[in-house]
This record gives sequence, structure tokens and C-alpha cells, in this order.
Amino acid sequence: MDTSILSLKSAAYIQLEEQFGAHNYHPIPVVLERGEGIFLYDVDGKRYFDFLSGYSAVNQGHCHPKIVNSLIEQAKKLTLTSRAFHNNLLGKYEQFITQYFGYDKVLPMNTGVEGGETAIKLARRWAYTQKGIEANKAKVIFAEGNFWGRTLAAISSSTDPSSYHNFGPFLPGFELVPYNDTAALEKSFEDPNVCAFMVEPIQGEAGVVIPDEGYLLKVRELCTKYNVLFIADEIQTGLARTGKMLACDHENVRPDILILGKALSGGILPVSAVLADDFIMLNIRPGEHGSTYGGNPLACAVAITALTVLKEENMVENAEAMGDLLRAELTKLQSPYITTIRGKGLLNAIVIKHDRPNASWDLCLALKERGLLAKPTHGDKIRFAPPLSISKNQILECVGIIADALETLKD
Ligand code: PXG
Repeated sequence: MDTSILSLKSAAYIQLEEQFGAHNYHPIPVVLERGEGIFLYDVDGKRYFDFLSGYSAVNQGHCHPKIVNSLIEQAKKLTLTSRAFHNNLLGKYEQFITQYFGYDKVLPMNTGVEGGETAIKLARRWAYTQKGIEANKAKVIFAEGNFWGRTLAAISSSTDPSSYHNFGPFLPGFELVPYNDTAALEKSFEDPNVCAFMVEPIQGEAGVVIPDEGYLLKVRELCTKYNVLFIADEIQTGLARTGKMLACDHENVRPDILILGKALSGGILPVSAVLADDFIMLNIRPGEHGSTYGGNPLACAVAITALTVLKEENMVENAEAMGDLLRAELTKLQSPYITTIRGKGLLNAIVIKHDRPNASWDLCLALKERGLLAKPTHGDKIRFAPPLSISKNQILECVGIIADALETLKD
């Protein structure tokens, strides 16, 4: 650990994690203790623009007062009943979210990866009870470069060795096609045992990989033609992040199964949801799937408010406008070290090119020094994804910080 640029206080906190925590992450060396809107504050009181937003969990901004208030008010009344009993918020939340997104039913879970698992179980169950696939033969297709979490099922579909290496054996029944390749997808669909295609409308963790225009529309067409369920993983792309409520809205396509997570709680607690119509959802009966915390009243209260805030504060429109501005201003920098600037709304990435092998890490350290937090992904890519409440002047200030930090790559 290079602590030369850290206060002793920060170094002590990092040392504690190093000594007592598993070493399964490699964070930027900053120790945060407070968040407000688009800003984070470290233990020394230094303020930063947050350009990661908890990997898009904090779309509404840190500690949004309305969402926090819902949390506190509900926490004083009732937090968890388990699904052994009914609670007075679950039905209200279920009605709210299904009407919000236009599906018959919702199945509430907690983390994103549980949402993915749930979607696959729904698809397999539909395969056996509706499509008529022989027992244990159902296949789910994934796109290369996908990321949907860390469980054994999620890494069984992964093409990233750092996700799957030395964790086998893996779950059978998963197959891969290249992302953004509808010809390969159609070929895979010729197998009658295929029941679903699970895909991110924009691949987030792969480095904000945007498919060609028309890709999602063609996916929808092929899924309908071959009687295959279209599962959209909108855990990172959904909830206004890309300048539409859902990234699928960019092509006006409606997936058969929609998975939401992250910003469904505005970063307050883990809340995920799987939405589908009755012909898919009602194949699962009591006792066949669930989770202790899924649908707990605290999560229900928080999620209703988190979704309400997105609309009340026009976050879809702001994400679109501020994303356009951010990319235009980054392009104007004409930096020799940025080879690509891509994104939709406020889900953006730049690709760094430099002789130095750790240039993107070094750039993130330089950004941190200047008061902006971002993190590299897959070596040379840096995601720029601030909370969706960011203003025009703040975007311009941030691009100034980025320009200044890029200068440090000259030495
Ligand atoms: N789907 C997508 C598209 C994601 O980006 C998940 C599913 C899983 O969500 P949960 O809540 O189970 O993590 C993600 C997660 C990390 C990390 O630190 C996670 C994500 C992106 C980058 C880092 O584990 N996305």
C-alpha cells in the first residue's frame, strides 16, 4: 500500500481493513465518512465529487433526505416480518412498482445477483412448465463480457477469469454468444432447449460497452420468434442512469423479465426486484423461492421513495442532458491519453492510452488529489457516472478537474 499521499488517520483505517478484512477488493486509497448529494467527504473533511455513485446505486445522490426520512420513519415502526406473515407495505409496494414499470407482478429480493438468480429460476421453471422443455435440459444464453455478480451461478456465465478462475465446478445449462452479435444469437436460438437470453442493455462492468443501435430491438424480435424469454439485467443501466427510466426504453423494447437493483433503494440498503407478467411469474408457487429479507417493510418504504424521487426530481431528463454535456466537454479536451469517450446519459467511460502500464490508476489518484473520485475497470477504462442530480456548472467544474489531472500523465 502506498500511503505517502494519505493522512495518518486515513492510513490507520486502511490498515485495519488490510489486517482484519478479506482481500477481495483493491480500493482507491480514500477513506470516506460522509456523503451528501453528489459529494463525498473523507475522514479529514476533504470534499470529493463522486463519479462512481456506488456503481450506480446512488443515482438519487448520497443520503437523499426524502429516502433517509422514509428509512427512519419505517425503521421506527417495523423492519422485518419475514414472509411467514403479511405486512402492511408489501402489497402497496408491489402495486406501486408493477404500475411504475408496467408488469403484472414483482418478486422482491435484496441484492442484484439474487435478482439475476431469480430471473433464471423463473425462466427455467417457465421452460419446463410452459415451453415443454425436457427436465433439466433448459439452456440460458448470456453475452460474453457479462457481469451480474459473484455467486456460483453468476460466475458460471462469466468470461472474466478474475471472476471464475479456481472457483469451479460451474453450473451447467449456460451458453455464451458474443455481445452485440444478433446472428450468433439467432444461431443459438435454433436449439429448442434454449429458454432465455439474459443481457445487460449496456455492459457496465465490462467498461460501458454500448451495442449498436437496433441491437435490443433485434434481440426482442428474435426472442419472440423463437419463444425465448428476454431477460434484461437493468441493475446498473436502469432507474434513469442512461437518460431513460430503463436503458431498454432507448429502443422501446419491453423485456419479458426485468431485473432491477442498486438505485432501487438509492444506495440505502440492498433492494432488488424481478418483474414479469403472470404467465412467467405464476409458475412459482409457495415455498419454491424467496429470501428472509426479500419484501421487508423497510425495503418497501425505501424503494417507493427512491422511485418517487427519480420522477419528482426529473432525473431521467437531467441524466440525458448532463451526459451529453459531459461527453461534449471531454471531447473538447482533445487529450492524447483518451482514445475513447463513450456512454449514454450519465453512464460513461473513457479509455486511457499511455506508455505507463498503470496510467488509469495513476489518473484516478490524480483525480482524487483534485477532489474527484473515480475507479478504473479492466485496466484502461475509467467510468464517469456521477449521481443524477449533478448540475451543469458542476459538470464543467469536474471536466476542469479531469483536464488538470490528465496533465499529470505528461511527466
Ligand atoms: N448486474 C449488473 C449489471 C451489475 O452491474 C450486478 C448485477 C450484481 O449486483 P449485486 O448487488 O449483487 O452486487 C451488478 C453489480 C462489486 C461491483 O463491487 C458490482 C457491480 C459493478 C462493479 C463492482 O461487486 N455491479
